[in-house]
Formats: sequence, structure tokens, C-alpha cells
Amino acid sequence: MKKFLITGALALSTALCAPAVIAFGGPDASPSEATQSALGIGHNFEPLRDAAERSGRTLGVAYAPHLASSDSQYRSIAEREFSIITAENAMKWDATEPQRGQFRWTEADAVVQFAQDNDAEVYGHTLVWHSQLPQWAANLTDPAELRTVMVDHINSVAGRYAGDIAAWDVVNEAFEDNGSRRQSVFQRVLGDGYIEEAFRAARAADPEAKLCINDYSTDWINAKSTAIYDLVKDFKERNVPIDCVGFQSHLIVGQVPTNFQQNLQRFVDLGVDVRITELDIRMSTPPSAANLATQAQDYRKVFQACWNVDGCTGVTLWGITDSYSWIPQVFPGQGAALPWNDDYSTKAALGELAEVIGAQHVSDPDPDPTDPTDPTDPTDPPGDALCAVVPQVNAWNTGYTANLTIRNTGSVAINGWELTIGLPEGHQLTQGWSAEFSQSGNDIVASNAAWNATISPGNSVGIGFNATYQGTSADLGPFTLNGIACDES
Ligand code: 9MR
Repeated sequence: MKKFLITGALALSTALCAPAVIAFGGPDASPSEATQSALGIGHNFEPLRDAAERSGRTLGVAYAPHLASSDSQYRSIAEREFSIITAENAMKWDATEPQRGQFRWTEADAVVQFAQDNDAEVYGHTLVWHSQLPQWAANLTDPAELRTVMVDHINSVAGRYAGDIAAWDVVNEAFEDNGSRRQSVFQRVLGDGYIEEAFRAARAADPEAKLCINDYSTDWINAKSTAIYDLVKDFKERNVPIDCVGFQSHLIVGQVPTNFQQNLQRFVDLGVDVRITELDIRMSTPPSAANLATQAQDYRKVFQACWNVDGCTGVTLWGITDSYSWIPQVFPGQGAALPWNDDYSTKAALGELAEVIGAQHVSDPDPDPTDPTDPTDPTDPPGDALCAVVPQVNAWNTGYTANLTIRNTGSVAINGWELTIGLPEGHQLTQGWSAEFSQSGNDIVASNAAWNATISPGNSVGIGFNATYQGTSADLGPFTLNGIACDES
């Protein structure tokens, strides 16, 4: 059994390496047993965001800056896995404008900064919502005053982050399950037109952001989703700005709608993007093995529904680990809804969603130099950083995709790397992932991304690129890592 190392990058890869088929004895297993068994299977994925990116989608997470400050594993996973960040609470009205006209930006700024530092987008959540609305606003009764307050809020928040936000949930949870309007203060005081007013104000405040309406229990084709469908159709017909619809998808295990994909598609057919904005799939706690297995298939189904629809921009998980999930407070006795357990071991759900999005496996996430069966060779002289690069090329007439596995076959960690890839004459790089790519003559140079700078002995990282070619697509190489020639097997 390998050791469970809780240090820096290894702690991160440990957290991320758990298997698609979790076999750790269900909820009774202790955290350390769970993690060790997960490690024992030696299953790991490239950053999930990279896989999502290859199909033009983003993988998102609800993110809380205070958790990133207090929990390095939370921060590391958020950094590594996700390409779009939703503020779990930091951009809501009570957080940004607790008193009329007095704005607090610290937390919201931290979310934007975190996203930018990690080359991720920001999903703005949310401008107009009946909940987490300060009393001073909820108590307003004069239409002119409330209209001014609403538009000022939108101007201030969307205006501050204009250009930094991929999409805004302009209005959140405006409908009841029966399709009628929720009797929020906005609805009661301003009437049906408030949603349109909010969208127009948001467009004016940030012309670049996509503007979405977001709600829960809309995953089925039902009265509520149809009410939103009708609103979107009406907006489109009258040129009221709207670009996207968010499906929160706070689901219950075993209850993924069978017509989810069809539902997403009907919105796309209206000319808007769709997104799963707040996915979690809850169950009774402690979870049974049967429920965890069903949940894994549920995650698969939700991701598949999105991935099957052109115009579904991706999925956002409503958190990382069950430890911080909102569910037990709101639904006592329920939880275990996220792909990471309390101890950051992964549920089977992670493997299922990773497979749907096409995440590649990376090899041994936690090599043990004292284990003679481990690929790391303890007899390598210290200081030797040796490498092997295995290219895998899928070519068509004029172009190809090359996936490269770079393996540290030496005995010391590689900290920061630059891989030079020799090309036959006539090849032209068009796109690369999981590294910074450039081309100079017949060489491509790939430099590590922040998250894969370190390759521990025995470990590999996967990178890839697309290129066009004339002549032959074969014979990539030689490969040189930090100036050292690599084996090609
Ligand atoms: O996850 C959020 C939790 O931390 C807050 O206490 C809660 C307050 O309403 O909001 C949670 O997020 C909600 C989201 O903003 C809108 N859809 C439902 C989410 C879960 O309640």
C-alpha cells in the first residue's frame, strides 16, 4: 500500500487521483482507508478543464474566497480543475450592497482576481434575486424608488466588472414551480416588466457579458421551464437582450430528468446558450453504496446531456467537497452531493463525468520511491532528470492532433520544463493545450502551465496540440526536455 503524502503538489494529485470505480467499502470506510484504496487503484485524470476545453466548453465551480484562504486543498483543486468560476455568495446583493449605495467589493474582487490568476473566466451570480437581498431593499414599496435601486445596483455591480465577466445571471429564480411569477419584491412592486428592465440595464452596464436567466427545478420539461421558455421566446422576438439560460440542477439521486437533453435543446433552438449552473446530486446521509453508484450514473447523464447539445457551454459544480456544501443546512440528513468527499477522496461520480468529457488518464499520481514495484527507480543517480515522451498522433488529410505524455524517468523532480518538439518539414502549429505553445521553424516549444510545472519522479503530464501539415504526419521528434534528449518510448 502506498503512503498517503500530504505535501504540496502531491497532496493535490492525491486528492485528484481517486478512481472512476470507487471501491473503498462505501460510507463505513475511514477517510484514510478511502484515500489509500483510491490511490491503490492508481487512477488519475488530467485537469478536467483541459478536457472540457477540447470540446469548446468550460467546467465551472462555485467558489468561496474564504475557503480558498483557509483550505489549500480546496484552492488547489479550484485552480487545477475549473475554467470558469462562479462566486458562491460574493457577488450577491447582500454581499455587494448591504446598505443602500454602500458597496463592498473585497470578496467579489477576490473571486475575479482568483479567476484571472488562473486563466479562468468569471460567471457572475447574481444581480436580481429575491433571496440574499438586504432588508432595506426587500422593504421598498414605491415603484420608482425600487426601479432606481435595482438599476443602480445592476449598474454598480455589472459596471464594476464590465469586461471581466463571461456571463451574468441577471435574474435568478423568478418563477414558481407552476410557471407563475414568484411574488418577490421586484414582481410585486414593479410588475412583470422588471425582468426585461433588469436585462436592459445589464446590457447597458456590461455590453460584453452574456446575459442569462437562471432557475432550479427547470431540468424537466415542465410548467416552470416552459414559463422560462416562453419568456426567452418573447424576449428574442422583441429583441430584448438575453443570451443564455442557466439550469441550476440541484438534483436528487436517481432523478435526472429523462428529457433533460431535449429540454436544453429546445432552448438552444430559440437562439440562446444553455448551461448547467449549479450541479449537485444529493442523497440521504450517510450515503449507501447503491446511492453512490446511482449518483455516479446521474453525473454521467447530466454531463452527457450537456455535451450532446451544441450550445450547452458547460457544467458548473456547486462546490468541490461535501464539507462545505449548502445542502445539509437546508436539507438536514441529506448531502454527499458533490464529486469530492469530505476528505477529498473522490466519488465514482468524478470518474463518470471525467469520462464523458474525455479527460485523459495520467499515470501514477503518488509514486513511492521505497516501493520496488513502483515505476520510480531509486537507483537512478540523484540530480539526473531523465525523460521519456510518447507521442500519439491522430491524423487526417491535412492536419493532426498529437497528444504527448511526458514522463519523468529520473529520480528527482522536474520543476518547470520546456519541451522542444522536432517536426518534419511543412508542419504548422494551430492550437495547443496544457502548456504554452510556440513554433520556431521546424520546432514547437511547449512550456509548462502553472499547474503542471512539477513532474515528480515516475509521474507524467499530458499535453497536446493540433497542427496542419504537408507531406507526412508521422515522425514527430526528437523531443528535448530542458535541453536533455528524451526517450521516445
Ligand atoms: O451555496 C449558497 C449558500 O452558501 C448560501 O448560504 C445560499 C443562500 O441562499 O445560497 C447558496 O447558493 C444558492 C444559489 O445562489 C442560488 N441557487 C440555489 C443555491 C443553493 O441554495
